[in-house]
Amino acid sequence: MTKYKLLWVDPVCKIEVPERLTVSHEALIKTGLADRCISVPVREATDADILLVHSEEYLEAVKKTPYMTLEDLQEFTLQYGDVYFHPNIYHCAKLAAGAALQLVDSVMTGKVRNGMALVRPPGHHSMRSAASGFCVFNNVAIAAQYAKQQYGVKRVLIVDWDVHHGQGVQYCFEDDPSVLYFSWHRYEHQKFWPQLKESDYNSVGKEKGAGFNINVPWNKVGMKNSDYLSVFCHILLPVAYEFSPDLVLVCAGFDSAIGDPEGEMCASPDIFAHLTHLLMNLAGGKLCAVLEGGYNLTSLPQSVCQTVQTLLGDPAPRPANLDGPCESALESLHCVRSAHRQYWSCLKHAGITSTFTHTHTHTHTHTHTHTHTHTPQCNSLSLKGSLLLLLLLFKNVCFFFKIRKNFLKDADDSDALTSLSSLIALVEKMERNECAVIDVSGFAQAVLGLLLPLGYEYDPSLVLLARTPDSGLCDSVWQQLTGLLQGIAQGHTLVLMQEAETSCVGPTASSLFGDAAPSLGKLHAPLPEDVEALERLRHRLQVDWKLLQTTGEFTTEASHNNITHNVTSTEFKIHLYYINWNFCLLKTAPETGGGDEH
Ligand code: X5A
Ligand code: ZN
Repeated sequence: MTKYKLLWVDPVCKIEVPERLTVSHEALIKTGLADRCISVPVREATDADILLVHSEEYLEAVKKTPYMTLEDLQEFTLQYGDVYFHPNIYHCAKLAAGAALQLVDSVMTGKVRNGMALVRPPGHHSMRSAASGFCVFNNVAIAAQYAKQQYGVKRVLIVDWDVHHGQGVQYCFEDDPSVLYFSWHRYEHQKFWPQLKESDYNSVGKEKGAGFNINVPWNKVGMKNSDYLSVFCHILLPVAYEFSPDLVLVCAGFDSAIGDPEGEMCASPDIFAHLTHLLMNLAGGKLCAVLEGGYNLTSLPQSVCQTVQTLLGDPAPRPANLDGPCESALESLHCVRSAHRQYWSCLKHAGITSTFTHTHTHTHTHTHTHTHTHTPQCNSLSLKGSLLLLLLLFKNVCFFFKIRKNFLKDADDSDALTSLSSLIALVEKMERNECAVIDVSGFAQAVLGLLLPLGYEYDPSLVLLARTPDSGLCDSVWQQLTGLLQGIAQGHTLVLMQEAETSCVGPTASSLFGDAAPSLGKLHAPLPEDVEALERLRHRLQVDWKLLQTTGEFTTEASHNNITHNVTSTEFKIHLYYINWNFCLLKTAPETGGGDEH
């Protein structure tokens, strides 16, 4: 796939060079990542494969390009936008699509857990009967159709983190509710290529597919790690968990990384480790990333390595500068959430947060129009309980606490003792809540929209997870929580379990070893009172925690609450040996090494 290139002068196309692949591949070799991967041979996509997405006329036309003269190729190219042809490109395009299909085969048959296809030409701009934006065949769209047809996959999530809108993918699945397409893209109010009205947030899909197309337009350049993570936490992940895909495909373009001449964004290559990690517990871990764009020959290979390293199960590095989304990103976030609130129950309350605290009547109107299918279970604690726990955990610095490097060696460290004593207090509280059953949808929302962004912004050195009998969490929910939180604190996760929790040790260990959590299944609507409580809490906390913001015009009346800053106020002093733990699972990131005394 390195054996074609631009043969004439075209300033638009000159960035799409064979070196994109060679530098990426070399970086994987140099870092030792290539050695840790299973290489899957590519194959050419067949006509039948290509026809899953493209028209016969278009395929026949492309088939002729290997025999064309330079002049013919140039002329053929002219009918399309921002693309070039070469005598070898048809062959390479068949290999690119075929590589995506080989990857789908390998993942679906369980030969590998997940993978990345490093391919050229890219695919997400190409349409049924047209090449576009360096793309000839739509590799990912073909892969999605193939997975449905070949493996009976019911729901496919396509995450397009390339900086351009994959309009080809959108057109292909616009009316198809079995494929959820998410794309963020440089848009600048339609000034940026491909300058389409239908790349805006209000293109939500058509007919049966309404709600299954999510566009996040970036109207400014310079978007950063915080902007990307905010969109994941407040749009993509809640919707993705509600959708519950059987397979995740990623249009993995890295022109959304810093230094890219096309994207002009400012996200660091490490952010792709987090984006990858956050998707890895969906669909039982079945994730196929397929290279799209990426034109900076420094940030491209770094980003590819971050993605592959995370797919291999290594802990993600600290993402730098999580100082909250910018105003323009918040505006986009707000628009997207509002446009989709009618389709996704996790977004039902989007955009009405500013009225939550005061106008109770307003809130009630919303809760009553809310259609939820949840059957209340007897003695169910629902989210109020778990929210309280999350908050308690947070307030007492149990979930996340910053420890000095020598904490575990220094028995006099009062901060550490304070934290541990808070934990004990918490566990005692949890014990009293016997037979609590936590509503899964509400819990998922609390984790994705509250805990995860808080955790990212707090940036702890350790994530401590406490579990007691009757915590109300079933294994799959617990494993999702454990899995997701490992994106924080560079994977330094400490799980504390009490006796009578033996049945959960296996699932917990499996999560700590990096196995994907089992899918939660399609989520029903969360309980209205849970959503309400969650939104109110988020609204209150967002003054101090910027990653909780979902809208630009939030009020500051809650700025004096003492929840967020009063994190070390607990008075207890209790020693570690007071705790009657039966199980203590500790995972240390590889680079830390040693640590036997821990
Ligand atoms: C795959 C991809 C970009 C095309 C830009 C044309 N294409 N101006 O990143
Ligand atoms: Zn791109």
